[in-house]
Amino acid sequence: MSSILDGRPALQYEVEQVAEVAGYLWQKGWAERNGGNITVNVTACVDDEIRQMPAIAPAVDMGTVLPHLKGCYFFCKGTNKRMRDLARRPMENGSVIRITDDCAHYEIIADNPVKPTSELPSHLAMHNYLLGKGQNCKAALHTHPIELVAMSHTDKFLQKDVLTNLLWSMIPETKAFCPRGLGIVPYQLPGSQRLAEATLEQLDDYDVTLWEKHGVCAVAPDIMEAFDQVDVLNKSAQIYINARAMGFEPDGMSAEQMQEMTKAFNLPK
Ligand code: 2HA
Ligand code: ZN
Repeated sequence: MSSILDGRPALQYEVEQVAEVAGYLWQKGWAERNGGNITVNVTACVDDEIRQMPAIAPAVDMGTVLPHLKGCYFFCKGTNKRMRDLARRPMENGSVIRITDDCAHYEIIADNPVKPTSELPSHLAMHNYLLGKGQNCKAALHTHPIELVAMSHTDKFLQKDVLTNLLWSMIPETKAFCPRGLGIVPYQLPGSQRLAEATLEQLDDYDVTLWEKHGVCAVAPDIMEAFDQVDVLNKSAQIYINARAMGFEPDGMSAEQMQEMTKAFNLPK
């Protein structure tokens, strides 16, 4: 079967990166059944031939206008599709969509009419917001990392920056590789516009946001970096939980040690 990827190494590379990350999410136990979503802005990989491609299903109303996405193309995991299947057969479990010129609809152009991810409202709203700010964040990832979700089940970790400071203090590299920390969104219905809006509010201050009792959402220049940020934060959560399981509250790095790190790595305060 011919594919939109045929003869397009740049697009193929992006799709292969998505497939690689999808495999990691499954291996980590963060992607049960159809859990999690990935969208990547692939507009830069699109040639004239793709631009001429007709839609293979009727355009879908996005329920909102996203002006910065005019004519953009995204590769998205399909709704109800499994990450572990996306890993092995990305084009059968994902689709390439185009945002129409009215910025209010999307249409699927390849390779089969797989309806995109149920978290498309939050993903596209984030892409729109970031493009509007001129930020080069092409990838958005939503996943269910076990330890971070477990920690979101208590009010004390949902207060602003409590978890950020705790996770940074578990291992020096966490702040270095996730210097903006972890935003918090109180529980909202999965896939809802309210969840999308609450997530947007976090983007000025954070690249990764924890959705209470649900999962995380990360944005980054590419999908591998989005995965790395969540991986680094979840590793810190695992260290905290392991210490608690050994029967003690971990000390965490001291304020002086954090300060020394922040200075040495030239990190924001
Ligand atoms: O796509 O994880 O939040 C499945 C989800 C929705
Ligand atoms: Zn989810």
